[in-house]
Amino acid sequence: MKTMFKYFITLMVLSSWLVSCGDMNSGKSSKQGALSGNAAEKVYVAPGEHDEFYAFVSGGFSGQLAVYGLPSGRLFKVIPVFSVDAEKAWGFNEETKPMLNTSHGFIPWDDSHHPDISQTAGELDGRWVFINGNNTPRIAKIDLTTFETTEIIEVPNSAGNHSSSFVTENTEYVVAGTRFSVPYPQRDMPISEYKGNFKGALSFISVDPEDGRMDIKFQIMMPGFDYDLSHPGRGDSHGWFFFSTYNTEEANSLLEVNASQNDKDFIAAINWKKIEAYVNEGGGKKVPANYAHNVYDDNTHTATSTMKKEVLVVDPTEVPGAIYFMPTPKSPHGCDVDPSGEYIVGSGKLAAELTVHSFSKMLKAIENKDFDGDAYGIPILSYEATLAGAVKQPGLGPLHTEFDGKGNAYTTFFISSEVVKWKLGTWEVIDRKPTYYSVGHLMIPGGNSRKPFGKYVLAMNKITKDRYLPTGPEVTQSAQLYDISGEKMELLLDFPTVGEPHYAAGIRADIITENSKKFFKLEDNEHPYAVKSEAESKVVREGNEVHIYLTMIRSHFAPDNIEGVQVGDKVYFHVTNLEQDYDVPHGVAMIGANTSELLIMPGQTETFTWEPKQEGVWPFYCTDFCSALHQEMQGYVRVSPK
Ligand code: CUK
Ligand code: CUA
Repeated sequence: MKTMFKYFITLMVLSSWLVSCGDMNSGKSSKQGALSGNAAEKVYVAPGEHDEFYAFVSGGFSGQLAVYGLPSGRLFKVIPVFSVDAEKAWGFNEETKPMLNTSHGFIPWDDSHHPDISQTAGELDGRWVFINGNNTPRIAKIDLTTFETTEIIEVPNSAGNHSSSFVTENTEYVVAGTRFSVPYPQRDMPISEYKGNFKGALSFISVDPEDGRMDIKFQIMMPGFDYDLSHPGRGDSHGWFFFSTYNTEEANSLLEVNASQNDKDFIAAINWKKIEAYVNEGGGKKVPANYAHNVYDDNTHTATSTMKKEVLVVDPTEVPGAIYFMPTPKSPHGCDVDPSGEYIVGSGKLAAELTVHSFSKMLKAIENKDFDGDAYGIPILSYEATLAGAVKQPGLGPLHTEFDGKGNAYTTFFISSEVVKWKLGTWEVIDRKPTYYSVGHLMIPGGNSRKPFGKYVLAMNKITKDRYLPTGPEVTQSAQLYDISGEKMELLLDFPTVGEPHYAAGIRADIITENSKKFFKLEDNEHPYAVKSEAESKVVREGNEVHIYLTMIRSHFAPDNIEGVQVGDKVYFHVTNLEQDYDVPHGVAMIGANTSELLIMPGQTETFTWEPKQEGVWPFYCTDFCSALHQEMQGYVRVSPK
């Protein structure tokens, strides 16, 4: 087996070299090769017209979520999630700072990978999009009426929160799976004693159907593998969740000799309904755990952070019949379930073929006890018994698969740098198109649901090389749009992305636009420092603190001349935008304030602090061009000696 492995490693190195050098040098010809004749027409959205789809593209190491229109590829907004954003005051104003609180303190950054849109009855409902923070494990929820991050929950006992954040078909749960196994409980111990002492937590986070509030319902404390990606069952397999694993050797160092010895790793099949029932009857054990739960309230326009103290943990061997391992060839990455819920695609990165498992065969194998031993008391199903079929020699380095809802699957191949279309059931390859270059994820709007909108596929590439104008050593990462409405895929468009586009979630635009919020009602503003009219604006001293209740409306501040502030005071600007109209934010910035500007939506209140160090008269002004008199929207603060 080792020789075989070395062969693949050589192949990988060789072909990644070919991809990076060959395609780059071939220049123009590669660009034209796959391009459809009427591509321009197909992606052209005329000025004033709207795109048909939203694409929510993760920012990877930017920690954010970018919103694009498809098919145009136009960037509409970058929603700040895990990273501070001075443009929107996210993590800078007093209201949103608690959103980035964790058990490790205020963490202004993360690595976001997998957005997934909420579902009802297996179809996208457009209420929320969830996304994982990998580094300091967290799951965030973005409200799609406001396009704001409204909740972030930290995931304890977890590290490298990678197989996240996928939702079940009624959004009963958003699931988070640990990439790294860690000591359980976390403690000072020799790393060489990994095996048996490190555990992998798979967290089932319930989502309240009314207000969407998240709560860790239970964590399953799995053997010390690495849990890479996951997907829920749907249709007949609703109630199950599938996780790809690697390092089933439980090596404490993943140098190839250690972690890729096994011919097969596992897809862990979890009957979460069974575990949920067990937990509802009082099963599991509450263990101490510190994790932050941060909620942003749209009425107070303020976030609160609560530190949780315990979590419910389930030992998988306590619930017989709830968890099985399906062997799947070498180092699977993606673990994708088709719209019917019958097929589970395991993408063995080092395997020669693409393995597809059958859910109904899996159930039969369980019934017949067709086992091939067990791992830590969890039955291992026989490989052949769950096999639906395999796509033979489809490409090199398969990563992820999506579905068009018409019986076809599309898989990305990182090493051979292509998207391959193949047929479910016959496993034959129908078409293949190159990507530029080295594609990771791909996304078909609705591709994670029972009803994909099988019109486009978006490929998200790791390497761009010559595709755009050079911008120094760093080149933008890239997405590519293909038309998949016909038998053959057609490349339509390249567009640059913000950060690393790990994955995306797409949805038909009208599902979201009908509930889109235009402004916040001033009368509903329950911010403790809100004022509802200019007449209520005021300056209040409390010891060394000065609270300025400032209002803004086209095109002035009230009050705009502020006196009585002293050097050494802590000045709070509580700023309310009194406008009640669509698309009229105002901004405010103060000279020397150690924060960002505030960008305040109509009906909203935000706060920044200022600690003047020098006496004098200091100006503040509006930062968002709001009217013809925007430039006149300004004021002064007089600072006197102590
Ligand atoms: S991972 Cu990036 S290519 Cu983090 Cu979803 Cu597969
Ligand atoms: Cu208000 Cu510019």
